[in-house]
Amino acid sequence: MIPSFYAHWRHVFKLDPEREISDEALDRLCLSGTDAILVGGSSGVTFDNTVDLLSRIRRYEVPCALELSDASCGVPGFDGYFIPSVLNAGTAEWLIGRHAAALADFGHLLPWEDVVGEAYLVLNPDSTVARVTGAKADLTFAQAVAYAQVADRLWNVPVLYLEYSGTFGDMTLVARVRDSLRQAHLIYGGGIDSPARARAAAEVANTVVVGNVIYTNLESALATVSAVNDTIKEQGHVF
Ligand code: 1GP
Repeated sequence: MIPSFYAHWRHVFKLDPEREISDEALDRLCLSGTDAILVGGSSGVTFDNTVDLLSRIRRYEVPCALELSDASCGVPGFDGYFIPSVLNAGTAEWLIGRHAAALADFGHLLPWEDVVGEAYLVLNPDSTVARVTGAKADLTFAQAVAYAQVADRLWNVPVLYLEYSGTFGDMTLVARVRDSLRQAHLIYGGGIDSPARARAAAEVANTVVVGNVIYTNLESALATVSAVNDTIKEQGHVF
């Protein structure tokens, strides 16, 4: 059975193991009412800094998952693992090549009952993830929908992540992609730095991810939690 530890998550804070976060800030994030903490980053993630961050988050009850993009950072003890494949990567390396190489070495060690494949569609050409993966991120609506359908319908990938990291995305495109999905859980991330943006994203995605603003304006980051919860109540529906 495909794991579904993330199925009820509506709001998630994403913490980058490479970036400093004080105990006080971490305390407020973990007790904020967010549904989960997601650990991951596009560069500078190591086994050691991932262990450090996990052990600090584990003082709290909040669920914690790892976005595992490098086999050498496969720290045990998370509640779940997302393994991203970049649909629009410039080379097959980031779509499937690294994954196959990693599984050849470590496949027998993975806690498969807690592992899900995550199809990433990178939509901000200026983001680190676009640069690292050589993603062709400047997509038309039709192209974005087509990529999403490859993941959702042809491959049955359980999670589709629309990644605008560093900039707030086009919510019309996100809604268009959502409407084209048959089964995938839709995660949106990128540029959420206010309650208004959090609300707009929560209206069109199953889960919204708040990242960078944690490090630049903690109060604004914390305010996104109730914004997402209120939106879900107002919508009066469960995806
Ligand atoms: C990054 O999608 C997340 O992987 C969140 O994006 O850092 O822009 O909030 P921001």
